[in-house]
Amino acid sequence: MCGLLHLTKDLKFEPWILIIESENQNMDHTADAQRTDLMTITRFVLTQQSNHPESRGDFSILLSHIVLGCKFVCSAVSKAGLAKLIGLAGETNVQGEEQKKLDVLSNDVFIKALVSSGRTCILVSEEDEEATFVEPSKRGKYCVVFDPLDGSSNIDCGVSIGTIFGIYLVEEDQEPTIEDVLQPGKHMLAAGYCMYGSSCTLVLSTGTGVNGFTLDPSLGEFILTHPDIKIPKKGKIYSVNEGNAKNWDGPTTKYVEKCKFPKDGSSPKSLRYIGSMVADVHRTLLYGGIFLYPADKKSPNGKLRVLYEVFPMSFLMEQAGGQAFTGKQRALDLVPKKLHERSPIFLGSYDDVEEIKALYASEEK
Ligand code: AHM
Ligand code: MG
Repeated sequence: MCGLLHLTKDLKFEPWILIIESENQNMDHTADAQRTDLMTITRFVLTQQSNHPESRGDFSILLSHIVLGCKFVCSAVSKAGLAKLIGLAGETNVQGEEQKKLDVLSNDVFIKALVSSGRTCILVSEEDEEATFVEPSKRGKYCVVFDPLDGSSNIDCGVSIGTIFGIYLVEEDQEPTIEDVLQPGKHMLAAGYCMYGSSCTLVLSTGTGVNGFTLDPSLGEFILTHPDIKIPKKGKIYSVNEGNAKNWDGPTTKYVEKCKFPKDGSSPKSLRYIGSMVADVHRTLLYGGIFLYPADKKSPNGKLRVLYEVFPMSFLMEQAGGQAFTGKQRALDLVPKKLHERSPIFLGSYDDVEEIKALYASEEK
């Protein structure tokens, strides 16, 4: 069984899909089954592009190559156990962590897909210490920063993992330099992630809201299933690795204490932590709440990488009506000095992030 079930009918783009199976076999499928006008991700982007007649379609081409990379990695992840891809590749990445074979494969797939698009000039991957400068004959105007397979420590137990990406535009006719990617996140043109879980879901923002697409394996197409995602203004879930609590700073400690023992008569929040950023952020985006990877005494800059983890997820959160904060500033205002720089991050529902901002602000007084 596969397929996409239960789409709501008030969707902006009417992304009707063929109903393959339903929980209620007695349901009358005729009406819905007739609606087969599929809003694929390609069609969606081309529709957006048609609002910009001057556009040459470069972004659509770039995105189609990212989508290809996601489909390839999705297929590899789902076959990992069978193909015996799981295991150490015998290499370490730039952070000194052991790379799994799937990390190596995914990195390779994305680098090749992005270079062959002919639309990129600089690529920054979590797996590569240095940026890749695309040779002039294949060069285009986009820089792509990405984590090809985030959450790889979860591969062996089948937990959802994902690819995260952000896209910058460079000045045309200028030799690309590393400064083109050491840009604040607010300069990103687009960002997204693809989650390889019980379904394969690609969430994308091109700066005008957030949309989610689910891969229909029988069609091999990502179909618009979550149009115009808006994060609830306040949530009931907090998500953090509490094992680090003894090393947290005052505001983080106070915040998590408030989540568990609220003094304003509200109910305590639930804790959900997968330890896989794409999955934790995806749940936060859909259900609301807050995801925290704070600084601690051992890791004063937190764990997550600015360019290809913090920025894309912060971009999506803001586009969905939420906020992203580093403990000092709006995350998207940060100007990275190094490719693999890290930053603490608090992101999610607007009101929840507002609370942690207030705690950091009162500490400064
Ligand atoms: P990775 O890029 O090496 O996979 O690490 C990033 C992952 C994130 O997906 C997740 O949010 C975080 O590490 C979990 O870290 P921890 O195990 O310290 O809670
Ligand atoms: Mg990562």
